[in-house]
Amino acid sequence: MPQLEAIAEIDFNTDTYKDAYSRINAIVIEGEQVAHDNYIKLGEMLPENKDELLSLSKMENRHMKGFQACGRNLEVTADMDYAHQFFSQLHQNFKDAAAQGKVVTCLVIQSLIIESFAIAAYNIYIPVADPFARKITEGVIKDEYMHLNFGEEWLKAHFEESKAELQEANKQNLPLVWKMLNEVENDAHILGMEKDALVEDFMIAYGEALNNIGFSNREIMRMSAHGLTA
Ligand code: Y39
Ligand code: FE
Ligand code: FE
Repeated sequence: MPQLEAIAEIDFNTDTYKDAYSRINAIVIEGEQVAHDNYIKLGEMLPENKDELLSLSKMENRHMKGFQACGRNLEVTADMDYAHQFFSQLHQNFKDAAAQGKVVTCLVIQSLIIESFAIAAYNIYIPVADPFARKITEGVIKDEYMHLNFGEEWLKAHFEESKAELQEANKQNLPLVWKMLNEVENDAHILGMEKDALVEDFMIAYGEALNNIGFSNREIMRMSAHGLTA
């Protein structure tokens, strides 16, 4: 019900909406580009999963094109410099981990953290999106659950030997997500997306993933708390 009211209130053609959209749309386009590159890198690091990872990278490329079309549809120019900056720390941490061959850290950053961020953002966006973007986003989000599932399954199958690195990667990178959510809060609000809802959906997706991988509730609570210090 509140979401229906929100739809009625949103005018996708105001300068305020378009200004916020120029940054959020850019973040999503940049995120999809980063995800595309990250899955190609992961395919090099995990030769036994190369075909599957390349197919995930192709999906990310399709997502990027879809969101570029959403910007064009609203006649908004995405602020790619802003978005590049927005993702730079998380992206750098992925590149540093890849350079050191730390595949567990790379999977945590891309397949758990970035995918959970995507799932939260797209779930919250769909009810308040313009009709064109809603259709695109509904198609995209199904893929994001598959991407999260890839990370879950791999880390579950290598749980004992990955556990310590996974916890360290969580500690280093979860605070960045909180920082990013704070940074995007005002623009997201203008698009009809509330930060509390984004945080809630992120923690549900991420916590469920950690549970499926094999962590106890106590461990999940402790790992989740690392974000809060940001
Ligand atoms: O795996 C993926 O496709 C991830 C790249 C996409 C992440 C998109 C992150 C969106 C954050 C937007 C914040 C809006 C409130
Ligand atoms: Fe994607
Ligand atoms: Fe994805």
